[in-house]
Amino acid sequence: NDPPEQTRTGMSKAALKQAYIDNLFYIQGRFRDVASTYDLYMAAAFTARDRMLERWVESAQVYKTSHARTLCYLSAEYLLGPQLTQNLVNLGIAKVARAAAEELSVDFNAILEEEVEPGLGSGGLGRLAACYLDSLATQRIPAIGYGIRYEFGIFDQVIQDGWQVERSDNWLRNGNPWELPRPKISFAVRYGGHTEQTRDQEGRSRVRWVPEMVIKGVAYDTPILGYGVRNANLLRLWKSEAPESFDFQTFNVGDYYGAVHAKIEAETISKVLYPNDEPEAGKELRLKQQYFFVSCSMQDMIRLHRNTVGPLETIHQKFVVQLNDTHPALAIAELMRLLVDEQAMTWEQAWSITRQTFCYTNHTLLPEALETWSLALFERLLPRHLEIIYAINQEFLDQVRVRFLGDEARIARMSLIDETHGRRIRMAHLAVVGSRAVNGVAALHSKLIKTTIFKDFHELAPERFHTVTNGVTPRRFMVVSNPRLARLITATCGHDRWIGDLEYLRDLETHADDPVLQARWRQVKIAAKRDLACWLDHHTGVPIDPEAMFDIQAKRLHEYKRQHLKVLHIIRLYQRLKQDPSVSMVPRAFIFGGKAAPGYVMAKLMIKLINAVGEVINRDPQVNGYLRVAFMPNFNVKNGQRLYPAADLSEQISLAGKEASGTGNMKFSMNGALTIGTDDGANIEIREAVGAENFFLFGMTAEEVQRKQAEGYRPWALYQGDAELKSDIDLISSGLFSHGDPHLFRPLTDHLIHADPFMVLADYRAYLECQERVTEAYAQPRRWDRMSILNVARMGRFSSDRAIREYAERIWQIEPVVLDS
Ligand code: 26W
Repeated sequence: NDPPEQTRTGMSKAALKQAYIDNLFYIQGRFRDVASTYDLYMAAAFTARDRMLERWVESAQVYKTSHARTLCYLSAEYLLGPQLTQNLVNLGIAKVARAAAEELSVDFNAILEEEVEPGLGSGGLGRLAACYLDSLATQRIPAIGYGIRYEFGIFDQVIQDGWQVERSDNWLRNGNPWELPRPKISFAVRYGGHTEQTRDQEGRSRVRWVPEMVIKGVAYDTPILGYGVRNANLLRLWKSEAPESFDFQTFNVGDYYGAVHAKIEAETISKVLYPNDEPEAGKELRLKQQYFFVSCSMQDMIRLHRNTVGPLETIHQKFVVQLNDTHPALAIAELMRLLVDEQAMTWEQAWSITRQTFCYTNHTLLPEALETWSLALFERLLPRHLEIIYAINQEFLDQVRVRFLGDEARIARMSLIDETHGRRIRMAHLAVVGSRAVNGVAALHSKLIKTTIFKDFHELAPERFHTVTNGVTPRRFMVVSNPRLARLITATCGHDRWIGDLEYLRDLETHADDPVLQARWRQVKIAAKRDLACWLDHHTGVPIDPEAMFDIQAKRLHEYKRQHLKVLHIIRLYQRLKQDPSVSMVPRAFIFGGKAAPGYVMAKLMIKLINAVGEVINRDPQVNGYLRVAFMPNFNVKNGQRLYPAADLSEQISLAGKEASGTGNMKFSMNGALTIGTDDGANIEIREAVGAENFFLFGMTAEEVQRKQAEGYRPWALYQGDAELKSDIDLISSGLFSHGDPHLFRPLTDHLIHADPFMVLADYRAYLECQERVTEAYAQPRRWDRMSILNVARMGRFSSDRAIREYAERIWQIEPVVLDS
């Protein structure tokens, strides 16, 4: 019982109290009576961090001495969410830490609200990366997450007059207690200039890249602790800075302004996250960002390998690199450059190593979301990488030529260079050609990539294609966000093993009909609904009756996700009530949340439409006892955690074939919501898992969608042929929701009637009918409760732990490393 050691590592309530006071004093320079809530939060964060660091250092030592094979996860986005509770849960001290705080008269909920979340991602892909970090550590897989330390994360959304307004997210303003700056871990990153042919001492021909600009990337490390294990992994994010000597040359010739400008330019690279979920053509800074973090990460990997094992020729045995979409695909060309130009390896050996190092996950089929870079821009910024890509392409296409004699059309389709839209580099092709494994993120998605965007590549090398269905972490999305449900599950199962192995939720199944459990289940749900209603009332002014059915759609705003289909349903119910006020209806609260890309005009108009419809309905006493519409502002991880526990019905209504997987669908279902959804992405597998009778399926299948599109889809005919549909759309164009202005929503309604690329009108009828079935089920509480319990009981498969185990076994060939003590 050495007291100083206790203060940093002790887990008892007494030790935590002592540590808390200690950190408040020595780190914040405060004592209890004068400490602000923020000081109290920081002291709590450091108290948790101390305990994590102990495990982190131990993990690093064991990984190093055992030469453990290590995963490098490369992702331009990590949507981590608040850290404090998550870390306390993983340390196993959430309860005792709360008790310690209470004994010190600290309002724990207040300090949790103080935490600003690192919003270093825009949507599903970034949040998936964060779930995978949690599960990698929990599954004891040695891993480094590499990314960018954006100074400004995803914008904060405020709603003004029904419109989305973006506010910058200055998340580092008050400091970040979770990260450790590593000023000595830094690498030079070069841009522009030209290349020269030279010879080395042995007379071999070499390429020298003479850049125009050099900046540096500095590492900032965040420990990522697993649940119930001592393993902790590393999240290493790079911040761009000017090299120390940036000013001398320019300064000497008197160009002080130019020197400062160069510094600003360097710092700009990691300044802000692009808030789009589709690439914006020709954004030079975005390409700079991608190369920036990829170059730092590859240099760091080589350094680490040198520090431990040594010979560069074995780097692919030490590391495997997972590319989270194509954003980091440049790593393939960068590793080639480092090995060939800087380490003097032969091209053949370097290519063999590179090909064995990378794996690539695709997250989207939408053609507009597939990244390409104009050759001119690419050449200006990365002249050497363009040469490398040309060489890779030439070698690759030669192989294709030999396999498919004379098939020139195939060559053009498979080339890394697209010659049809002005010359552009196809990043997805680079990723496929440079990787030993390619995977989709749900069964349907993986099937579709093999028959559409990667058809030719699948024909060439079918064995390289895999599927790993996404998963989410039950620590954050059940234990942290829904403690009441977690307690009830633990009490019912008689154990909490399900938190570390979600298949154990099965133990709930036998209790699905138990009236006692059902009553408690309902109490837990209503308590969460009350919390959310209170929050929404406070933040939007829309009062919601917690007894109403909470019908929630929360995700990025996008036409393919079809928030407007949901709006048409609301308008239908509204009209039904207006036409016959005596009609009986299950009261519903429709809750939306989600951000629109700032330049996506239609998505922003959809937000306005939701709010406009809400304004009319919420104000109309004839209907507002039955219908309420609320838009939760600023849907992020923290706010998401308020939504998932409170949902009765989860809306997963994308056009079949468009949503690669979806992960919100999993979060809702794990928290006892029933899903109304299309035959798309992971919905299909969720339905299989929970049972078709416990899932509300509607709409066309992906095949039917394809067929209908091939036949020629005519939304106008559907509009003319369905009187209710017509009147719902016409009500929008009438100006009812726009203070009489018939033009405001015309871009949206016209587009639906005349083009409707995501076939909202084709699924409208089926959706309404399915919603009738929902209403019917909800009117039978015992049946609903049973369905809800069975949903939770059967969601084990959708833990990110399962996903990570599949990656580790099938794709990475990495073994867990068990730390004892
Ligand atoms: C700005 C460039 C860009 C382009 C695409 C940024 C981000 C993207 C992502 C591919 C968008 C995204 O988040 N995709 C989602 O990935 C999730 C995790 O696999 C899936 O569950 C979603 O279905 C998919 O839309």
